[in-house]
Amino acid sequence: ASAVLSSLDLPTSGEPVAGVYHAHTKGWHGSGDLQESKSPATGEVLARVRTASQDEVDAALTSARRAYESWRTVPAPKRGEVLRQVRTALNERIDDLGKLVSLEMGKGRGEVQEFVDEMDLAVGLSRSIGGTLVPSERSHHQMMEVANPLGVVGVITAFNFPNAVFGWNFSLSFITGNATVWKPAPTTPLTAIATTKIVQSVLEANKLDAGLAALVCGGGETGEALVNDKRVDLLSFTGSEARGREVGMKVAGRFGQSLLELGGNNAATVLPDANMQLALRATTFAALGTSGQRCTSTRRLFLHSSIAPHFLSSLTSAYKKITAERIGHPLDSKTLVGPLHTADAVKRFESAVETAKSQGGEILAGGNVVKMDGELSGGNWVEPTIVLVKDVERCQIMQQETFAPILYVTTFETLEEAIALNNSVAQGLSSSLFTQNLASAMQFIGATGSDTGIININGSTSGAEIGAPFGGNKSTGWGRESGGDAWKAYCRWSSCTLNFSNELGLAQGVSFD
Ligand code: UN1
Repeated sequence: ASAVLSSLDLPTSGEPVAGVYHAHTKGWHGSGDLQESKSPATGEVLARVRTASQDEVDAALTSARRAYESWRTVPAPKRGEVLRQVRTALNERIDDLGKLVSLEMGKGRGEVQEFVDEMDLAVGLSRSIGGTLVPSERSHHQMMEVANPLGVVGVITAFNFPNAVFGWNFSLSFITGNATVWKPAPTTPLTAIATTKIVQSVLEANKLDAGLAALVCGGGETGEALVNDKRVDLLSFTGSEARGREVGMKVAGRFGQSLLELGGNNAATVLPDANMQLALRATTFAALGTSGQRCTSTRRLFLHSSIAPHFLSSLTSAYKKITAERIGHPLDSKTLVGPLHTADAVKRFESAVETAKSQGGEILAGGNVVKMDGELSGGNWVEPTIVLVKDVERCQIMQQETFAPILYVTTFETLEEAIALNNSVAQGLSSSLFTQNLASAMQFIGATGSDTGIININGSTSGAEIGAPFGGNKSTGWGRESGGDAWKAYCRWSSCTLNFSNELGLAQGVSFD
């Protein structure tokens, strides 16, 4: 661990690590409480981090505002050029940063690549963003949509994607001309500090204001300060539905804008004409990968009754094999299932399994906490679990997102029935349909189909690319990040009408003579 920390310029002396970057002094500080960053695989304390005091959050917002005021006048392609340099710097450190994500979050190393990909997209966008020209009904008039920088973007991220979700937001916020203030999850501060150091090194080399990428490590109070502060024009929040509901209401209460990425309760549906081998691999990957701790993890599986017995027996044996051989440290290349993030998450896993049983669920695989040997004995280990549900109405726990590798399986007879089950939960993030039939696929993505922001045909619910928008419907919060038109949320839009005559032109045929 200390080799990884020192490779990223993080102290290894045991002294607390500063978790706040002060733009005015260009120094690392932190006079709030101490936070512990712990390895979920071993329980080892990687470092203690000094968080932001309320005064430090206030100072970060003042600096961010000031930084925005000059950054907004820099041409977008020039902003893109600086982001291109951040992309290069981050990509040079991708292995070390990936290892830190593995150590601190307890997952594989893929997500830093997602930040790099997002920067590629944003660098390109910096040369093309803008609104459309709109024809005017008045002669010698022209209308156009103008996108200007918005101001300060607050980004509150969750533990499960400690790098990439900041990356989506920062990249778009930066090229659209804003300053970003980041509050990472309390359990993944080191990834945020290491990432910010890389970004700051590029800002410094370009003699740019350090307030463009402020970091305030902290807990609930720090997040609350960003939520309630009028200086934050857009608040991007990733986390639970319960917290997201409060955040959304508070930000709306001060007429700010929010971008919410909340719970997912994603389902995969397998039709009898599917490629079963593909469906099996995709479902297994999405259900137990990242130990079920992605917003996009598959949590519900609907099998057509004609293929259910065979599919379930293959799935159950895959689970048993993976449980016996492939649970382990996230830095071990053999590992397919890592730890849960915290000891509390293990308790929530146990309680969900108990509830599922009491509501009629039958455990087909897993269901238990795992005791590991040696240095892994201090980690948070559970078995990937399959629960067969005969009575969906009775098994109310299926309606909730439990951040753990628990897969609820049930059967159906018609595609309409499967779509109804797919849509029967409050959340609407991702879904999958496995079929070789074009009509079924079109029905699933159409008006009477899946009500989710992300749909996959013959692919897993998790693992989205950055080119299309990422986000969900209903209680997932309607936010869209990363690709597509997501950049538009980071702009201040005006519909501008230009009159290039000497006559007053009035629309709707109004005369004012
Ligand atoms: C999340 O879980 O919050 O689609 C983000 C995926 C990743 C992003 C997940 N690209 O699984």
